[in-house]
Amino acid sequence: MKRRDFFKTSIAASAAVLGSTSLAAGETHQPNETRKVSKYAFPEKRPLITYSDRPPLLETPLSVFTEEFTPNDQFFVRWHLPDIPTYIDPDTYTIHINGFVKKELKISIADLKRDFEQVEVNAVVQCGGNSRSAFTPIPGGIQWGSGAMGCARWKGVRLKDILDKAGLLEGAKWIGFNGREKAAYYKTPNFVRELELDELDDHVIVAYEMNGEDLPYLNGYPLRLVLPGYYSDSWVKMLSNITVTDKYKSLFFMDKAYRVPDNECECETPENKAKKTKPITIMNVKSVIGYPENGAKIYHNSQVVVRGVAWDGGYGIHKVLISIDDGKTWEEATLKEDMGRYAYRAFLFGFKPKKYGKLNIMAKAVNSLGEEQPLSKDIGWNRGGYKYNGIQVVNVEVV
Ligand SMILES: Nc1nc2c(c(=O)[nH]1)N[C@H]1C(S)=C(S)[C@@H](COP(=O)(O)O)O[C@H]1N2
Ligand SMILES: [Mo]
Repeated sequence: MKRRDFFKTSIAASAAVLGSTSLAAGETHQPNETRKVSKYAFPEKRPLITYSDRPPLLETPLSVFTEEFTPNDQFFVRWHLPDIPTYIDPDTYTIHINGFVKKELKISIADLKRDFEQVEVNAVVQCGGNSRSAFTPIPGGIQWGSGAMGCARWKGVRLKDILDKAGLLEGAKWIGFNGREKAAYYKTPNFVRELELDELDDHVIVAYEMNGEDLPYLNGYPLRLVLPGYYSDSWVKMLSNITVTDKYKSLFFMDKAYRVPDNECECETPENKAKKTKPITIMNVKSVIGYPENGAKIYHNSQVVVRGVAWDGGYGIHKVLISIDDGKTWEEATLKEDMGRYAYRAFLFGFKPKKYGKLNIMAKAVNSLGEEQPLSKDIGWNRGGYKYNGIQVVNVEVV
């Protein structure tokens, strides 16, 4: 596909398809996984669950999460602003490094590939609002099921090496990252994230490749920030500017959105909102079951292999436990190969259903710190609907 044609094709081909967002209060605390993929596909993508066409908001169906890596053409998509550049020229594209640096830099993609050490990291990118539809009452925002995430092999250059080349000036403390897209209304700020320099370690990269290919356009072509272990609001796509400052500039997305209550449970009530909040940063431990799907029929006494993925913010998955008796007893699933501490850990669990009728399959991941997923009912509410990591319950029928 010619990148130039991107918006012509995507907008013409896609009718607005908005998912239903109603989950009756108290009925269930599971994320809404009933939505079907759209009839229409965006360029470089297969049909995905589509919440909006402009900006594109696309969710990966749960059935994809049985493998360590998520294919690029099924990878979820989230943009805040509608005005995404329709044409990117990889030969003239540059990122600009400025602010509190000794030397301002303009780096092209060719420079990045030639002048810096190329590194790779396997890492999960997950929206902080992933599974938001599980919260009751429903917080504002996209009513994601659990597919606002994926895991890829990212290739690029260490952010640290780029900053070293520019040279930080004394007093440099914050670093801002800009995406190239624009707001449709001038009052909406552009997409910018600010991080404290201390937060950044060697694993943070400016990536140009995802699963061995150029980044898909909708996942931030030609360059994006990769912050392993962190929720993806900080993974700025279509990166245009890296600005080092001495002061925190309190830009919108950092200041207002992507925050949780600054208390032990990170929770509040709709009537009693927490006064102090903090940014969401490191991901908590979580797992999803990709197979079988909700509503599936499985055969009595046949071998059923439950498959899914588990991950956390980089401590590593210690074990995944499965229950087929509503959580009364739990058995360990087999973990597949370790793809690195920031990646999905795929798991398998075989069993033979002995009773006809309804059956619930549950998965609970435990990380190397001993942290484990809570039951959905034990998760406190927050107004943004962030960081949901409840134990998933898949309802199947034994026939
Ligand atoms: N430039 C830019 N980068 C962005 C965003 C955006 O709106 N613009 N959204 C962020 C959020 S909230 C998410 S969840 C991820 C989504 O990444 P993906 O579209 O590659 O799945 O991008 C992040 N980076
Ligand atoms: Mo997000």
